[in-house]
Amino acid sequence: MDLQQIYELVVVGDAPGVEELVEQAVGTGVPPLEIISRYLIPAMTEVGARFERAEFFVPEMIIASGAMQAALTVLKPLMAEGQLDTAGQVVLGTVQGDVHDLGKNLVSVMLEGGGFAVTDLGADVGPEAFVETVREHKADIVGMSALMTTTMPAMERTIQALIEAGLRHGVKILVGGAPLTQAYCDQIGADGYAPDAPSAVRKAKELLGIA
Ligand code: B12
Repeated sequence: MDLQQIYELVVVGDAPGVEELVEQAVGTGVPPLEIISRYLIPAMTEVGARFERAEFFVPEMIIASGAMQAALTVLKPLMAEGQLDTAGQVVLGTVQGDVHDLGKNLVSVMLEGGGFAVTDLGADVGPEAFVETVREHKADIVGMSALMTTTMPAMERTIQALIEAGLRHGVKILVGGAPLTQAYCDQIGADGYAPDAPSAVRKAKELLGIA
């Protein structure tokens, strides 16, 4: 089978087609991680690029996202399989005011594949919700995603809320999202930045000293 078709069908947003191809691919032994890294992430990057060139508009993006989610629905249970020991507890969310969750969802799936237990709070997550969940799950890592320059400051507010709640010392803070940089990570006092989902897993392990 032509795996490149997975990429093509995500870009044009053919969810049933993507689901079928991904099922076939895993059936023939293609590793889920390879499907995500080689086809799904590049496809969503291309969708983002077309949007920026005004070749795609919001409806096309939403349809493409649906196709990527369909692929993740097939892959997610396979990635968590056989992971008895957890590398650590991660609380993950897109920060307040920001609804972009596609990249965060990829990070979530990859972290689970890497042996982490992930509590995904979804998108538009306020500082209080992060704080409460970190306390409740005794999280090792808080992962925050922001896709807009206007929502990046919500990361700093969340870190401040963790400090005020006395939880900062017990948790590592990992940040990511297209507008983020290592410099911004350092500026707000986070512990780690990763530019994509595969490196997010490496960074998470590094932060916990299990790299
Ligand atoms: C898809 C998309 C949408 C979709 C979101 C669907 C969804 N469910 O997520 C919809 C249509 C809903 C949308 C809405 C809006 N969007 Co929009 N959107 C995008 C777009 C095209 C792609 C984002 C994406 O999904 N990329 C693909 C994923 C796979 O990549 P990623 O998110 O970067 O994630 C990767 C890494 O960053 C990293 N990562 C991500 N999170 C994390 C977290 C951690 C902890 C780590 C370690 C790593 C990590 O790993 C991921 C996988 O490799 C971007 C443009 C762009 N090129 O980024 C604009 C963009 C982000 N949107 C933008 C805007 C302005 C909006 C809107 C305000 C309306 C509008 N004018 O379009 C609303 C925002 C509403 C809100 N309050 O949030 C702007 C933001 C500008 C800014 N201020 O910075 C952008 C940059 C487009 C632009 N150039 O104008 N959008």
